[in-house]
Amino acid sequence: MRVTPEREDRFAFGLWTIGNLGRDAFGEATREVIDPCEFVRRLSDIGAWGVSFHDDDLMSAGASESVRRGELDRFKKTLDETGIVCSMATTNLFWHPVFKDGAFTSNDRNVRRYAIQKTIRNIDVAAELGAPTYVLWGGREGVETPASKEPSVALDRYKEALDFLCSHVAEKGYNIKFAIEPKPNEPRGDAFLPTVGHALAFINELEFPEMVGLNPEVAHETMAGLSFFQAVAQTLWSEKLFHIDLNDQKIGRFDQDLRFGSEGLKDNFMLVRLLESSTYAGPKHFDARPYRNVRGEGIWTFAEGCMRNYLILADKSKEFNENAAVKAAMEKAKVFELEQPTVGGYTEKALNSLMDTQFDIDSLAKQNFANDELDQLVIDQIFGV
Ligand code: GCO
Ligand code: MN
Ligand code: MN
Repeated sequence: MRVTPEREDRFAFGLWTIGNLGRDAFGEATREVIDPCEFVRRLSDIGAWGVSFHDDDLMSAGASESVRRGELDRFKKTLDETGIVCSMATTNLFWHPVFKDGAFTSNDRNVRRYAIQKTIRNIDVAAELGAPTYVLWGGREGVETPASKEPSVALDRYKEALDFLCSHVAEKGYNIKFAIEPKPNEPRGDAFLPTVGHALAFINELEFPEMVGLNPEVAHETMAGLSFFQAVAQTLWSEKLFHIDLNDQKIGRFDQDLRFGSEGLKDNFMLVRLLESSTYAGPKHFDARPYRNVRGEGIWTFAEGCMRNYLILADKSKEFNENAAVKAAMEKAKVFELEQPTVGGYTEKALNSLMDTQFDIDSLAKQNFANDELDQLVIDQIFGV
């Protein structure tokens, strides 16, 4: 089993992930800032392939254009030297107090306009760095006070912002697609576009739906008590998996951003099996962070753990697919019968044939789908038995 990452694995990390300072709602930072160029060099050493960033992770917010240009050029040089790819870019629309009532959905029109301006400035940077995906995570888009925003009007403003951003990308001829990242809550009490399902439906209402897909995150669906595996499966089915944020999370907790593969093993196993068998060729991007009590080299052990767990699960899912006992249990579960169309298209013949069939529902009800047998094989596989 190969557990050492290679560039072809397309593992990517955000500047804010491994480099997370360990600040939380109850305490100060426990680690120091890492220089973005040093970060990229270390990523290269551990076998990662890509890096992502928020505008403010890379270029000092509020600094002069010449300072920002210097920071960007230095970063570009390091990317060239290491061969690390800029796989995704995004905007920080949550940290500065100006966004306390929202960004694209703030009630204040000037804040909304500033949020779009800040995003466009960084889309131009993303284009310069060759990032193919621009993530839109609605950090502050939401409410604590439901009476403070008419939800349908907020969604109108959200759509207006995305339509404008898509037009900008189309107008400039950039090779960039957008990926919405749903999250149910945190930092807001209730976020707009809280789940994958909400976001998929929202995309259909946009002016350029083909330019917008999803960036689902393990922690976010899990916080909502949902199966991330099922969410990604439906995203793939809708051909909207444009990016993915891998980490881990316990149900019903605050946003934990745990090391990928460290918590929800069965769902993660099914997820990796799904990704490995899919046409998804984008980054396997880790949006996780080391435990707060980790420092120094420990943060790189954390990063290696994310990639290692992915590779282990990929190997195990391959073994699972090749296991004859699994095939037999799947036959008993009638996994393959689900591939047969049920009635086909509506024709008179199909209708008559359906309506004339006598179903022996007593014997249908007495079938054994043997799901415990199949599931135990999943567990045995994960345990390595
Ligand atoms: C979170 C989010 C963020 C976003 C990032 C990129 O819960 O804080 O996952 O980490 O992924 O801002 O848009
Ligand atoms: Mn998150
Ligand atoms: Mn994320």
